[in-house]
Amino acid sequence: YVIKDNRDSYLYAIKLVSRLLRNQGCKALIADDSMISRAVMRQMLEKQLFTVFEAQDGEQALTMLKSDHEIKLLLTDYAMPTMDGFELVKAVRNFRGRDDLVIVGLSGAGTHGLSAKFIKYGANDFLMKPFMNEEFHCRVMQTMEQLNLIAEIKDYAHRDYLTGLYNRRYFCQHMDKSLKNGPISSCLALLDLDLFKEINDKYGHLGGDSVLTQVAELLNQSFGDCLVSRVGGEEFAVLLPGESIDEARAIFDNFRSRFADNIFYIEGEALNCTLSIGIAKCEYATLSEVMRHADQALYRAKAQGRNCAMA
Ligand code: GH3
Ligand code: MG
Ligand code: MG
Ligand code: MG
Repeated sequence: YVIKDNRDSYLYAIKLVSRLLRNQGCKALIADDSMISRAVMRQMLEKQLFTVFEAQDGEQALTMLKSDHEIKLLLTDYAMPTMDGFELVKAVRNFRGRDDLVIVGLSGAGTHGLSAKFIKYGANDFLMKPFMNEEFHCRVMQTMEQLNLIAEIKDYAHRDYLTGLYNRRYFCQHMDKSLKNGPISSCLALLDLDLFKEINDKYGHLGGDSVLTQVAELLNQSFGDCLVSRVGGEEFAVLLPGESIDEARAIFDNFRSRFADNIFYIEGEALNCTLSIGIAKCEYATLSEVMRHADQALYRAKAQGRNCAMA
């Protein structure tokens, strides 16, 4: 890349490098029947740090896209034997959304309307062959940026700002989707901090916030492989795989006991905190029913004097 010797160019170069680095490890697929076209594009994509795969026609590309969901960028020619670019884009969009895969259509046919048709079928952009290297670079980078922005926005929508855990919205969406096909062999635990208001009263709201982030760290350390969410102010949910409620209760009671021994710090001052846990099997038809059972168990744990796990 040509960089002129001035400050703006340096700033542009820095931005470019950071964007290029986001492509690292990202898989791109070229669907084109021309070996020369494929070679040209491969070289450019490799310069942009993509891991590149090639298909000679639409059908081969479709098979590869079905088996490899890590392919994030598809460059497809229009005229190809067995399945052309339009058919490929249309078929791919049935199972790969715009939040998951970006597509740039290409054609050397030079007829107007090709670009519009590509975009109507679900491509993000279009390039006329032969293209200038610079235009290829810009269009690919801009298209990838769309994908990265969607991922960033999704992450903002799915995570809790204070703790970084999944939020209630993501938790409910995930659970609804999982329960749609019937009961799942997991147990749901609701964990509620005991007398948290007292911590807020004593240390202030910011102190309370700091405890909440430390709680999130503890949950991640112990249940990193599970779905861990912050479903309320000082209420968390953990989805533990396995349908034995006795096992789940033993696991959560062990966590509860280690939690009670943990020392939390607010501006250097040490304190303890306990939590109560309610557990239910995910054997009900809806999330609200599962939640109701877990919540009833939690209520019993609170009534029992707190700092315990009930199923
Ligand atoms: P219990 O043992 O019965 O659960 O007592 P509790 O004080 O924890 O119960 P309650 O549900 O009445 O109070 C929860 C408190 O959590 C009240 C609220 O001020 C505090 N809280 C909720 N969200 C946040 C937050 O984001 N930050 C802080 N610092 N406090 C929060
Ligand atoms: Mg062709
Ligand atoms: Mg509560
Ligand atoms: Mg509480």
